[in-house]
Amino acid sequence: MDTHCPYCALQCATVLTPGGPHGVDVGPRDFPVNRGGLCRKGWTAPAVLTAPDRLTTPLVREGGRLRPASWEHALSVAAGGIRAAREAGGPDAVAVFGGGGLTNEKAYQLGKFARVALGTSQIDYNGRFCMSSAAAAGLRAFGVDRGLPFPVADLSGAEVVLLAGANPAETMPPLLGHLTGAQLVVLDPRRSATARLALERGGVHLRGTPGSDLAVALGLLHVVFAEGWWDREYAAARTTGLERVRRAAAAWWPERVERVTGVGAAELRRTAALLGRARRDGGGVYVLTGRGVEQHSTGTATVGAFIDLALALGLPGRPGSGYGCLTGQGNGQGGREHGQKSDQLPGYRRLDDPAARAHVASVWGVDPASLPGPGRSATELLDSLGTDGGPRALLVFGSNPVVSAPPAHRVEERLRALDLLVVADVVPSETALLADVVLPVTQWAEEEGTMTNLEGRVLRRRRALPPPGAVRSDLEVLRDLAVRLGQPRERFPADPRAVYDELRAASAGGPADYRGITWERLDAGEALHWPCPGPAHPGTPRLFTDRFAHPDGRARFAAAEYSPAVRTSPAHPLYALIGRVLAQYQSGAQTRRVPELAAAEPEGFVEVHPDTAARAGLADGDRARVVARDGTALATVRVDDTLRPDTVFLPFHFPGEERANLLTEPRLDPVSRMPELKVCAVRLEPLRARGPSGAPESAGAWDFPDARGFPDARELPGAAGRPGAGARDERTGRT
Ligand SMILES: Nc1nc2c(c(=O)[nH]1)N[C@H]1C(S)=C(S)[C@@H](COP(=O)(O)OP(=O)(O)OC[C@H]3O[C@@H](n4cnc5c(=O)[nH]c(N)nc54)[C@H](O)[C@@H]3O)O[C@H]1N2
Ligand SMILES: Nc1nc2c(c(=O)[nH]1)N[C@H]1C(S)=C(S)[C@@H](COP(=O)(O)OP(=O)(O)OC[C@H]3O[C@@H](n4cnc5c(=O)[nH]c(N)nc54)[C@H](O)[C@@H]3O)O[C@H]1N2
Ligand code: SF4
Ligand SMILES: [Mo]
Repeated sequence: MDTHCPYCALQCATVLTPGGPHGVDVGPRDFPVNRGGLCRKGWTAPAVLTAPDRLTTPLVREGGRLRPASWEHALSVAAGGIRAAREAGGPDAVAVFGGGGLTNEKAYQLGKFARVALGTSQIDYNGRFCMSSAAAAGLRAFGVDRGLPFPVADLSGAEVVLLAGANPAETMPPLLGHLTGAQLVVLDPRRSATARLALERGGVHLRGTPGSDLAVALGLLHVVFAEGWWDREYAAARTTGLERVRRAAAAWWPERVERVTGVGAAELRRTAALLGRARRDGGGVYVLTGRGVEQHSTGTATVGAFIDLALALGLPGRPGSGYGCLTGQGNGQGGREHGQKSDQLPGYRRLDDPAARAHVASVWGVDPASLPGPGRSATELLDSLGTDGGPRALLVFGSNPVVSAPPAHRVEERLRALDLLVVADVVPSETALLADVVLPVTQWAEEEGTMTNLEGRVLRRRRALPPPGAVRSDLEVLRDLAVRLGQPRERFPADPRAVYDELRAASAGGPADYRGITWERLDAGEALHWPCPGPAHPGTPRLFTDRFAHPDGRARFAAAEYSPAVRTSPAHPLYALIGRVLAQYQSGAQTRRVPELAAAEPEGFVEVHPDTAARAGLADGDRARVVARDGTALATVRVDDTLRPDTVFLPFHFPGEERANLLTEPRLDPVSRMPELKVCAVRLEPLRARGPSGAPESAGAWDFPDARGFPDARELPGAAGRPGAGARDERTGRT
């Protein structure tokens, strides 16, 4: 059975054969993105199907404990709680939180369920924490956002690839197969596996101060302009705003960049020369961004500066060159197109666009006026739960925010303050364990559907196994809830193919147009990238070859200004970088249940330079307290002399007291509403030493900056409405 890996956005092609301890064995398939390769997570994915604590029956909280229940009972408790919240607080008293791992059909149906069956504006999803800054910057620059506007295989022809804040050697290993012929430049404050690879091959590792990437981009632009490596013809024919970015970059001569960012002037010049000369001589050049430069309160501006660099070099839309964002989650691309985002309708349409509302409402068979407007962004939504004016009930599909959303203690407190928490999941995640109702759902090898990978290519997920126990699909759950809430059954089909056909109709004419990508064409093996507006259309593997998606056809320079994302202080003198390791995935809900992966990475750790460790009284293997301004996390010390002495690294895959999101600082990007997920200021202490240091310095109030002044601010939910101290949890914990 041909299908794709359940994890990341590369969506490596796999083949499932019956057998083995988990019902199926998985192997790689030849496919342009993975070319017969798989990473360790892909190989071991079947273990999640038979995880010892796999959810196989609904659970309902009774007397403080989750107990097995019938579907009938679980769904009526959920529907009853939803109705009660609505009666007390109106439609916005019920909120929905989705995920970028959900199939296209689920993401679409979840958005429709929220707007039609619940009538709520309060829906957002974990993609807000993922690539939202790159999406906002891409939308502003190009008029449309598709992670890679070219196929992954195009990278194979590149001469130089700049990886800004991406570590594909751990996060997308098969991608490296496309980079073997390229000179690599890696921008990362630590010597990641990808940075090491670049150095081994004679490439460059730019090791800047965390959060200083925008200044590095301005420095590269400075040299590109000064040395005449920019593309005059391209700039004149295909862009607007060049003069502003030339002025902005003029002040960033390499020595100044070195003082501000720690990236050496010589390395900066060498990098600009690599990029500029390759372009001048007709070689392929790519600029790719990852979460390291995106997941900051300055993320949109920073990505804008890297897009400016790509535009100055004339890369986007040129065959064999380009800019792209390495989208992360399995359906991180499709999941951001079909309406689970607070301001969005299917087809990557805007919820505040009257024509889009009219079109989608006609597909849904409802009055356009009945569709709610844009709601809160993910962080603001979670922060408002159970407060005055905030939602009283929440439904979570495909995310584990107790571990992955910031700041973890606040998120947990808000979830506990709800009147009703419903979680659909495949395993008892940390979030499911807080729920009033847990609904067990199918996973990858047990269901049909479609996913859209990081290149905007639509793929088929196929069912190889029947689901265990009483497990149902997310689509069945949404239908059954919708019917209980008074919706006609036909409006919420549970057959993925029927939902997909409706999605095609709803997307028709939108930026992400799936109309011509039929299930039949996918099953016949066609590789179709959106937009694909009709059954005879070949799809669009490469965007922007003739024009950009703005009405004038031109790309826009952003000309962003630099300000540091994070500041250290005497009490918190270290930068903590937060990222990923190869053997764990995201909140770890799935991979911590795979014995081989759990053995490889069993616990939370912090990588520390030996001098820094010694100064804190720590040695390799010690347990440490990582103390930030608003919270503390525990981790085991791994001494590593390749780190900057002012920087430590920890992954966010681990639960409880090891959650990296206990450390996150409260700031949001004004455009994308991305939280400050990547870097925060900390100090280290031995676990046994306790003292006055444990007390937080600030109250941790969130700073939700005003979105005014940004071109696409109007599509953003307002900063208003943020609750203050809010209602406190009356209920004392839910064991
Ligand atoms: N094994 C594994 N693979 C995954 C995932 C996973 O959880 N595990 N998740 C998937 C998902 S959803 C995503 S979004 C992708 C993420 O893929 P990546 O973006 O490659 O992963 P991260 O480790 O989050 O961040 C990349 C690098 O950013 C660096 N970094 C931190 N702060 C800064 C900074 O201020 N500036 C710069 N320049 N770099 C910085 C970190 O040191 C890290 O090496 O991976 C996908 N693949
Ligand atoms: N500080 C910090 N925080 C971060 C990040 C960081 O770099 N630093 N990275 C951020 C990023 S990029 C991301 S993408 C998020 C991800 O963080 P999460 O949203 O927590 O992602 P997952 O751990 O993949 O959670 C998915 C959950 O859905 C379940 N699930 C899987 N498939 C399905 C399905 O089909 N249906 C349903 N109903 N459930 C399903 C899984 O078992 C799991 O419990 O974390 C973000 N948080
Ligand atoms: S790289 Fe991503 S899609 Fe490929 S096998 Fe690994 S986790 Fe799966
Ligand atoms: Mo992500």
